[in-house]
Amino acid sequence: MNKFRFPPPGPLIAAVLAVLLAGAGAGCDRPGSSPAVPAAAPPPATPAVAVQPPIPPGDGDFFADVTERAGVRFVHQLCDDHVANIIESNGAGGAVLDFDGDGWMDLFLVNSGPLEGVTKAGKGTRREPNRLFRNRGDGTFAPQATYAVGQQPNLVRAADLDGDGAVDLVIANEFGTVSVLRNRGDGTFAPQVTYTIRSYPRSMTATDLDGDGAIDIITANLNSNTVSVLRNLGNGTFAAQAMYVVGITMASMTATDLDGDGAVDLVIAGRGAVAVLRNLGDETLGAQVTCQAA
Ligand SMILES: [Ca+2]
Ligand SMILES: [Ca+2]
Ligand SMILES: [Ca+2]
Ligand SMILES: [Ca+2]
Repeated sequence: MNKFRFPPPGPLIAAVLAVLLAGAGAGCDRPGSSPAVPAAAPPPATPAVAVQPPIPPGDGDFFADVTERAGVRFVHQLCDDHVANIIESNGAGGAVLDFDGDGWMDLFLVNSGPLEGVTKAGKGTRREPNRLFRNRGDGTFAPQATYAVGQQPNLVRAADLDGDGAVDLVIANEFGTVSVLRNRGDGTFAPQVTYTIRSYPRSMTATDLDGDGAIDIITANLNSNTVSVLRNLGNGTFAAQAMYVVGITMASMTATDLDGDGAVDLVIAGRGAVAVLRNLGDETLGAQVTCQAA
């Protein structure tokens, strides 16, 4: 059974996620102000960002923020000065997985970061890495290696893509690629293998769409209003995308068998409408059925 335990409650540190976003954004606006994190070494002992002001716990709070105390020191750089940039207002992706098979759930976090000519980060701003954290089993996390993925990653899923029993990672990147990191089974991941999808993926699911027992990858892409299907060839490598046009502006997607035929269908929620793509059971999806919101 997978376990995910935190240390006993202590002084509340902060609402770290919100502060990371705000603090990291400030760092991007001031080139060189982001804390240095060695490429393959643990981050510095001092907090990556200061909490201003600290958020005190309330009487009715269910949760205490132990991110800092648990050793999860990670910076997601907000590199624009407005929230209209969806990836940076939503945050980047992350996954909870047991990458080393010790029964304790670990973390993998990606950073969209500065991108010259795209975001407003100052020229030369250091890009903070995507990082794996290993759960020590006592509620604290040890930083592991960093891993390169595509430009502006924003979605992460964990699944055993090659069927070797070790959980792999798949990352959707804003500019039309998916990065697959194969778990070597020794506590490390192989360098990324990338596949082309349509740009601006807004949602991603990893499920066996064609029923061959191998996990496939599906993304729902904004702007083009398309779904990209990457069919697993059975060994953790993928065929070129099959693309389906969905006539709604998409926001999120899930996969489930809606008609009970044993084949997983897709449900996509968008602006004022929900679209259903029925799995025809022959490695293709049928025409969408769209339900307009009242
Ligand atoms: Ca683990
Ligand atoms: Ca695997
Ligand atoms: Ca499959
Ligand atoms: Ca079905």
